[in-house]
Amino acid sequence: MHKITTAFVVGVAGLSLLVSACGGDAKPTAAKSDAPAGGAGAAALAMQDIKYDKATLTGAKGKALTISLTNSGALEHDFTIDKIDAKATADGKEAKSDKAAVHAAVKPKGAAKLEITPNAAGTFEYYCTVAGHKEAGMKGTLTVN
Ligand SMILES: [Cu+2]
Repeated sequence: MHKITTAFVVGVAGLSLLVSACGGDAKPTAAKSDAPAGGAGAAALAMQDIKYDKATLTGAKGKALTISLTNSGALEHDFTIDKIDAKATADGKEAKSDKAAVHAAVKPKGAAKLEITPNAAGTFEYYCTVAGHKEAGMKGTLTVN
């Protein structure tokens, strides 16, 4: 009797593990072909569960870089740079937080037009602040020339 109970408990636990393992699964959607070819000052960045479609972005000092953010995932994602001397707006509103110089959040299936005007050259890490996302690889490097 005890053996049967144990087998049942293990079986149920195993089943719930299988179910939760599938929970975060999402199909990547194609969003790479709409990046402007050689269009300095503009870029498209697709947010997915759980990654960006690009690990590098390039801008120029003193020049506005417009990034079309699209979130094709089921989770909210954001685009954050902790430290950069820049003016940043998302859909025309100031895009920063208490902790970060650039911060723009995009809801699932949403989009935002992020505009960053860097005042200095350098390399800057961008990442998603949602818990666990940066660790999962949701990050990249913005190079300002
Ligand atoms: Cu994220």
